[in-house]
Amino acid sequence: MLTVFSTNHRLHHGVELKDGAIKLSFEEPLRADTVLDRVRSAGLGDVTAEHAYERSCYVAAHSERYVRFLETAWDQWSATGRSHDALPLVWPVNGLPSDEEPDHIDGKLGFFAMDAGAPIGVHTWHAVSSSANVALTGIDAVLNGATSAFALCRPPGHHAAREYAGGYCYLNNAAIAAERCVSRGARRVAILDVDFHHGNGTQDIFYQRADVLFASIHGDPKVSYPFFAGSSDELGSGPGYGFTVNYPMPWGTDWNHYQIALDSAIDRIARHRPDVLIVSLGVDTFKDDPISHFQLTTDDYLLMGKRIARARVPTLFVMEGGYMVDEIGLNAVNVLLGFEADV
Ligand code: Q9C
Ligand code: ZN
Repeated sequence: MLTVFSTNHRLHHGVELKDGAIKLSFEEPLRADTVLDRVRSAGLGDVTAEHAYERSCYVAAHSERYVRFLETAWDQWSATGRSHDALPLVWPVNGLPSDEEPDHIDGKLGFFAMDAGAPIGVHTWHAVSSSANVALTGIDAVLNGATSAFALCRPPGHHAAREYAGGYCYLNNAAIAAERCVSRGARRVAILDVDFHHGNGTQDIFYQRADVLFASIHGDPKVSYPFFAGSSDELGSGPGYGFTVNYPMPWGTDWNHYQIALDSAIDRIARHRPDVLIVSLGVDTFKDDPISHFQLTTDDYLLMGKRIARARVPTLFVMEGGYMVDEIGLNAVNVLLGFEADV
């Protein structure tokens, strides 16, 4: 299986609120480098750099004004004399009267974010756009005939919606890849999101669409981030009704319970008869993940890959979360090895 990787991910390491204090983020550069090391030591296949893409590829999944914001936020922030990461401090929650984009950067930061989990530093856009290009390079390999590919994206993408960042995510790499499939002639695409956290951003982007099915298995939002999306009664709207499927699972979910949801999600995907499957591959479902609450083991990820392979659809794996860095390489690459064992 081909892996696509960009060294530009190292240009970004932000901060996050942890138990009420600002700390360096769990979403750290060592994550992607550790996965790459395991790709190599496992002999998964060739590793290639990302290609360049037009910004119109990003605007296929996001609004023009949101992409403009991401491109220019650091310059506007630093022009006001600040040199640390840009973070929002006020959000247009339900009930406030205005829904217009503010002129000042301090307003824009909240307008285009769901939380304070996507800080913007001097090189963040470079890392973010490179991560999207990694996904685009991977999906082009699949659309050109590869059975599968691995987009080793960092930063991750699945919390980023059409018009907002959040949860370590800026551009939605999986959604951008799905839109690339549609623009290159795919009639139906499926996205399977196995990250511990609900992929609220991907769901948002395709909520009204019948051509792109979104299925997600995640910690129940009653008790887990992102809290405000991911319940089983979110099914899509308009023509997209029935093309969003959510499997919220309790804390402590292990493989015995997880595989029931996975079988159901893959059955639904098979009925969609997709031309391409995109897997949002977070391994924060691991039992020792520092911010998550499932109980999957390193061996379980082999079974996950085998199960996904039985859908018999050309598949792009897109790296999302996973914060137990010691085992992130073993766990992520086990999904890919399991997939290949069964193809
Ligand atoms: N104390 C992804 O996995 N913070 N994003 C959760 C932890 C946000 C996770 C609170 C987690 C975002 C791509
Ligand atoms: Zn996650």
